[in-house]
Order: sequence, then C-alpha cells, then structure tokens
Amino acid sequence: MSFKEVETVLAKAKAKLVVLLCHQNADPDALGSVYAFAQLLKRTLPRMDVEVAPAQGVSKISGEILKAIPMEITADPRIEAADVIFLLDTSTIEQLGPWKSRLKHTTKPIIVIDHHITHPETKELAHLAVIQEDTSSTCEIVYEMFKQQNVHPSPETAQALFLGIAFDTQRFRIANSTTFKAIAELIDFSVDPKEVLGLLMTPFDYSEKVSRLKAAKRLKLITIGGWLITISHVSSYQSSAARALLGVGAHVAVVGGKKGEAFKISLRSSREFYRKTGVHLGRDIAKPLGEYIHGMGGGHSTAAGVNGTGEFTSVSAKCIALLQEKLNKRGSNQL
Ligand SMILES: [Mn+2]
Repeated sequence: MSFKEVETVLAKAKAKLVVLLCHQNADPDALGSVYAFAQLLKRTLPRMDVEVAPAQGVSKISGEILKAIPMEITADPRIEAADVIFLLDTSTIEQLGPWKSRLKHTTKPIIVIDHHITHPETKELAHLAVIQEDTSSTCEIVYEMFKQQNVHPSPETAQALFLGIAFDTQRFRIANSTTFKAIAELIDFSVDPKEVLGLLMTPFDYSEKVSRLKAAKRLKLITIGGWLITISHVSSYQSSAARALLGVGAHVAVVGGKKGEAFKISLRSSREFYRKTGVHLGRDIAKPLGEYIHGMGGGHSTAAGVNGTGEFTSVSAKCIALLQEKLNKRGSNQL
C-alpha cells in the first residue's frame, strides 16, 4: 500500500477540504497518527484544507501530550463539507460516538488507515482501506508514508509519531526490528527520548490512588491450582486497581464496584497466566459473567470488563466458580 493510492482518491475527488478523524478518547497512537498524517497531507498538497478531529476529545495521557506539543485540532469538524474523510487508528465507526451517523450516510470517499482487525462494516464503508494488522501502531504506518514521499517530519511531528509508537508497543516491549528502525530514524529527526517518554507517565489522581490502595486493603486472596487470584471492590477506578493488584504479584485480579445501580467489573491477568492456562479473560470469564449479571462482558485475553447489575458477593463467587471450571480445578484455598 502506498501514499500514491491516497493521492489518487484525493485527485479524483478534487479534494479541497479533507477531515481526519480518530476514535473517541484518542490515545497517543490515534492522536499522533491523525496529526502526523495531516502534516504529510499539508506538505504534499499545500493547497488542500486539512482538519484534524478526535471524536469527543482525547485521553488523559494525550491531553498531557497536547500541552507539550501544540497540535491544531478541532472539536467541530466540517464532516459534511469535506471532499474526502479519513479514519485513522479506528476500526469501527461505533468508535466515533455521536459522529457515527454523520458518516453513515455520507457519499464522500472514506479512507481508513489502521492496524486493528477491521470490522466488516467498516470495510464496506471504506473507499480505500490501508490496514496493516501486523504493524504495532498506526503511527508506524503513517511514518512509512513519510518515507515513501521522501518528506522529513518536523521535530513536533517526529515527537508525535514517536509517542504513538511508544504507547502502542507498551514502551517498546512488543516492538520488533522494523519498529526500532523507525524509532531510531525518528530520534534523528530531533526527538529526545528521555524527555518525550516522560509525557507518557501521567501521575495518578489522588482519588485514583485512594481507589488502588482501598482495593489492596480489601482484597481477598485465593489460590486455584497454584495461581494467585485477588478479588476486591472499589466504587471507581476498577481497572486501575486491577492493574495495581497485578503489580503487587497477583496472577489474576478481579475488581468490582457499584455506582448507583450499575455494577462494573474489571479483570486483568498476567501474560504468564494466559500463556500457561489458555484462559482468555474476555471470552472465558467476562462474557459468561456478563450474562450472569444481565449485562455484557468481553475483552482481550489478559484484560476484560463486565457491566451489569448485581451484588459483589454473588458476582465474585460466580467469577471464582468460572475460574475453577476453566482451570479444571475443584477447590480454592483462601490465603
Ligand atoms: Mn493504535
């Protein structure tokens, strides 16, 4: 796939205005890729008007990045007036929140640039789809296009790309040699890794710290077949609390909490737990747990969530039962 294909679509549409969108609560990869791609378009086609708009704002970490690297973004993109619409780092139009319906009925060409597994509906919607599922970030795909066009990114653009790649590769933990080559080149475009990596470390809010500590104080520790399982409850920041419990040594952390009538559970497990047991938290635990509490559950192999209604005691008992069943163990020991 090349930038030339994008240029062909733009030329055919006689594009004077294009809008670049990315998913809501934009993470650094989404933000970095829309921003950098806009810079590439402006450098290649200087007469074209380019608007950048993350749907419903950006994540907390991205907010910190925006303070350090000023990027021109708009909260009110001219979607209807645009000649071509781009979606970056966005696998379904659901992720565009309230803008979804504005896109569903558009007759303008839509170009998707992404590294997630594409939803069939998005494939149908897209005029051109640049999907590289084996690339660790959308920023890497965008940087490749800079190279194809022989355009050198500005220091700000290089920083934005660097941060997107660093974020999506979990600070290079899952990066491969292609990623490291791109990173080395970006550093040569005046990125100071020490300085910019600091932007990805947002300190916890006071209330988030309290939730994490309360979850630790209230935790119930059991073992099932030698695996350390922690179960706890807090009324907010459940996922942060579950990550904290993994940090202190749990193989699996289940943190539930009620806010009004809504009951929410976050589940996390270590990679080792998933590798050795094959228990997929999203599929094997969160999904049936969601049905049990008359709500919905799902997620990834080591990170999942459930929403519904229920009481902590019965929900945690059900969760333990599911873990026992999936691990093929009858009992559990309380430590
Ligand atoms: Mn991404």
